[in-house]
Amino acid sequence: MAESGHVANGGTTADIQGDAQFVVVANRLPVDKTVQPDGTVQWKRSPGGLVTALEPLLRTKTGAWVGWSGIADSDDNPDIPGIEIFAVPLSTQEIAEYYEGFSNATLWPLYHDVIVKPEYHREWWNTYVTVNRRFAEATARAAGPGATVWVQDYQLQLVPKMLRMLRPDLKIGFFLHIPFPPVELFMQNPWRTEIVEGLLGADLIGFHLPGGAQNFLYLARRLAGQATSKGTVGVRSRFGVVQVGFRTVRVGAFPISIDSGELDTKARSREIRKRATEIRKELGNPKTIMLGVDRLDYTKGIDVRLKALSELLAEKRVDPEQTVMVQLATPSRERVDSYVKMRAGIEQLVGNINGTYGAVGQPVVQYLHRPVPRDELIAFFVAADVMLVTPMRDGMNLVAKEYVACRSDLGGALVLSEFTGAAAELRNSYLCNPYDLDGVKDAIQAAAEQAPEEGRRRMRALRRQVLTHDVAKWADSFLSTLASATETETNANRGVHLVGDQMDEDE
Ligand code: GDG
Repeated sequence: MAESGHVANGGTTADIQGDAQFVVVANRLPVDKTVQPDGTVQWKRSPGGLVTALEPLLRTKTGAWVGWSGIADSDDNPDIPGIEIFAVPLSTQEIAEYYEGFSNATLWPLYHDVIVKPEYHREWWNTYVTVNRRFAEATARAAGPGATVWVQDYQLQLVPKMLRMLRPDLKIGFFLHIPFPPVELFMQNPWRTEIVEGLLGADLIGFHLPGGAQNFLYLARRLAGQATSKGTVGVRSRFGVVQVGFRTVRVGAFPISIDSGELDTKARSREIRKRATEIRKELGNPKTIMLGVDRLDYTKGIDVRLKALSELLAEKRVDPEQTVMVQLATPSRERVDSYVKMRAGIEQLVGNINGTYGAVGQPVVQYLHRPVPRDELIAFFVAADVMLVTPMRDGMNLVAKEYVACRSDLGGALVLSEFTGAAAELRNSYLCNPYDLDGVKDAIQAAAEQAPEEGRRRMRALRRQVLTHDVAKWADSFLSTLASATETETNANRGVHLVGDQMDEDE
């Protein structure tokens, strides 16, 4: 710990308790609490890509992580070797209003093309503001003088501005993991101006795709420059740059990825390959195994692929005796109404297909509603002939990249929705529009019936992209742009790459 210090800020001061030079701020801490049968508590590192990518940096640069432990009404501050943890407590009511409410029943559907209707409630918004302020205050305590802070995702869009008010000495980056919506949709939000201004507190704002960055730039000009009840903020936006008074905010596209090297190595291991063969056998050694892996979320288009399969079976374009579809669906947001309804719809579709086309002991669709261990998931990727990724809208979709990283044998085929961020890079997949059911059916059939040489050609091109653009490269690209943005402030108007420079070229 550093000695406590103060940073002057227009008459107010912020207490600095930490000496961290690099701080990650995310809704969740990178740990999960487990209680052993004998009652002892353990904190297990959660395996996400973000932690993997940032861990080396967190360890070398005196790193800290600010986030919620995942437990309601708890003061737990878990210990993780090498990373200082600043837990932000949330009450049961705050979880209902800030997390399940404003984050997941207002912002999530609004940012995903209003697939379900966003709900706007003033109490939810008020709690979102309160909780964002708590995160900003915890970060202001954690960060040492002049530190770099990286704020993650839609739950914390107000943190950059709040933090800048408390700690003008910090370099602040923000990354949005979900799509940033078209202007016409964003304008529904009663608190649109506050959100845009909240984000503009950052020095660098990153999106997966150039389109999201463009949407934001347009909005920044339209909203943040307007006279508001709090006075006028002069905002000029250029390609990749927003000028907010004397400050320059950069806006760019940074497509996230996975730890592709690690996955590639794991998928080649003898144990995983053995398990993949067993899985095929357990499924009755069918000719074609189709696979879906998703959080159970209405954005993921699980219903679309089930409807497509059902019609393909009805038209006898897919043989129920030679085909198994495995759908692994991780439970998600089970207390949000729209998720409860969606789950019932999907389970009805599964029942319908199995009732109509399955035989006793031989269902066509094998559906699990529970999380699967990581190694088992990798074995499924290795075993599957056709990977079905059909979201109505998805910021990136890591599953698509994971499947590709697991196929060093050049086997398998990827069916991929055009409305995922991944589609911008994975051009050699079987691309489809999830709103065009005939198109989805054609893509699935083409993938299932591809000639082996054609499959290898496509998979080789996909792998080249995924293996050369991993999550470490993503983090490095964002953080070096952030460092250069603040170092060359006067010179910053050149802008950042809005046109993705990391896109796949066809063979
Ligand atoms: C958001 C954005 C963006 C899934 N089921 C199991 C399991 N998973 C793992 C997958 C993958 C991750 O969860 C899901 O990542 P996605 O990218 O597919 O989707 P979101 O959760 O919606 O993520 C998305 C992402 O943020 C990153 O920016 O790509 O667009 O929506 O890694 O493998 N892992 C295990 N068992 C499961 O049952 N172990």
